[in-house]
Amino acid sequence: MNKSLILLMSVIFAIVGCGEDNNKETDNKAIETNDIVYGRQIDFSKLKVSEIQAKGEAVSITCLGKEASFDHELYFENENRRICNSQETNTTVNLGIFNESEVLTFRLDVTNTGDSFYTGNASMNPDNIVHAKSYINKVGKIYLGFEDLYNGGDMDFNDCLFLVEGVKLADIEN
Ligand SMILES: [Ca+2]
Repeated sequence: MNKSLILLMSVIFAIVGCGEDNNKETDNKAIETNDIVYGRQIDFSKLKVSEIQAKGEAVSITCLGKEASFDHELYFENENRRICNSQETNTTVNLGIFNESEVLTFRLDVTNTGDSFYTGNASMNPDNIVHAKSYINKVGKIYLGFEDLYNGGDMDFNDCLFLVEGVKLADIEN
């Protein structure tokens, strides 16, 4: 290997290495400031189908971003109230206080296709397939992930992701 090739490889390695360090710093900062980074705290293999219920305290929902090519608008179906576009990362909307065990339903409008999908069991949706699953992490935070393709797509439920606070989950049948 000649000297110029070694020099070129060193330069490339330095540039790539630098890029990785920068990403790590950004990630760490995001964790410190927001405690939320898209997908980081989610074990997607443990997502469950749940009913989202009030527990008599203030309810809020935060948009954590999307990993899909489609755009989405999230609505609080009970009041037909717009929450956010799935790209509006870290937008938090306070929904108020609801009666203990009142079912809170969220609707995802997929703006590219015109489809709407709902939290809850499969019968909520036009294709009779579950489109939203939830996950509770180690410190009790509740996340909600959506699958945005009619007929279920790849069923990974990470097309867009939300943090829901002040609620409890009740397991339901698919
Ligand atoms: Ca998907």
